[in-house]
Amino acid sequence: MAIREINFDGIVGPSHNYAGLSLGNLASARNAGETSYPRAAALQGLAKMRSNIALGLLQGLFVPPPRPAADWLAALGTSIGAADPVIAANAMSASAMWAANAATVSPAPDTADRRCHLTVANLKTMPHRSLEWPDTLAQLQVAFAAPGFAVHPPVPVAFGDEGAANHMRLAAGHGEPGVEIFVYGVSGGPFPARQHVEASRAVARLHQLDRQRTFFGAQSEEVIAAGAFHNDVVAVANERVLFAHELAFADQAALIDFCAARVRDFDYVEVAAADVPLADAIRSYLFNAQLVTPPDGVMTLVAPTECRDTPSVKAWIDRHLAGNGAIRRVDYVDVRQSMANGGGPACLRLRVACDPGEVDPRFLADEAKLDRLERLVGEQWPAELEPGAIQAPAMIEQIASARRALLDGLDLGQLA
Ligand code: SUG
Repeated sequence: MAIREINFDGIVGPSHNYAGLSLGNLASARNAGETSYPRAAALQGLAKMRSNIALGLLQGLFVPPPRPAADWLAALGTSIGAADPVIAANAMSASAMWAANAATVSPAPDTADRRCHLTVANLKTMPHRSLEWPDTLAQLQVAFAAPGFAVHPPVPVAFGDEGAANHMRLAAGHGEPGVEIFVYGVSGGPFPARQHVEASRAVARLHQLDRQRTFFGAQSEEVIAAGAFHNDVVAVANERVLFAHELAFADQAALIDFCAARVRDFDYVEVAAADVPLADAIRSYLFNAQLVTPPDGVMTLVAPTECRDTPSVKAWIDRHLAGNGAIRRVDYVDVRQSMANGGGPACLRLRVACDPGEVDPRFLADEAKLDRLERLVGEQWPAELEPGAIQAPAMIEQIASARRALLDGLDLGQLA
């Protein structure tokens, strides 16, 4: 079995909007009520996929769930036309685009039964995100239907689980046994801690991980209070490299010792607060980059353009590249529409290290498919969406028909 890393990006849905729904996500709060540009947002996402393919990486995709979330509205005794504006905004959210929160993934070399395990996240902390899991589960069951996968439903909602955004894997190579790091929140001061340790422990048990190679560590309260609502806002791992902000973890020494003892040639790249203040790291999303190893072996950080535009961050990157650091190349991508809701390049993708031949090919992307998707998005996605228009019948109809066209275009009508 040839295991490769595939990044599955969530296609930005046609209802992409700025409703300020995520307490503790500073970008979401800052841009609440702004006009959004769903077509540009989806095209930016497709362009990111294209540039990752150009690096030689394997690329996958997920489709957006139906919006409005009609069943949820019905369970609340209302409908999209009649709902209060905030309830309507929850039901229209395109937040499933941030595929890093779709599920937690443990590749086959780490699990006792040698299957690749995926547990769908319940995302219970934010109402709009709690609507995602049934459609995500249905989609993952189609994409990963082969016997080499085990797709689990979410852990009970008593315990908040936000998926791979709070999970890192370190291994000498993607196909080798690794260590899995679960990062949870205890307290975030004024903001909610979205990943509960009980959920992380449940996922590790469901995935049949080796206890000796599994680590549970807390986010520092300080980072959550500063706006790092998920660990992937302040840390990212790839193969034997962990790249993190100095203030990311409550007890970073324990984490580093654990990895150093178990990962061959473990390399910890730490960014000091004196070089990049936490506020700059969070605003630029330096750590919400995709840290990847393309076939040329040059470890690459796929970072948002905001990093290039933030002086302390740009200076750190340039110094690191000029030195002999682990990250050898930086590829800047424009995902500003997603960034304005607190979702960077890494939020938009779910990493699955697996045998690509076992994935339903309808969820794999190549240049030709991206060409077709760009045309479809250009024709079907709303160019702009003002907050006041979110309940307008014509807009609702355009959003629904755009999604239908996408499913038809990908031969995924069964997810309608
Ligand atoms: O859950 N934003 C998302 C961003 C998720 C980013 N994902 C990772 N870090 N992996 C969130 O806070 C904003 C929606 C709004 O306000 O309209 C939102 O849901």
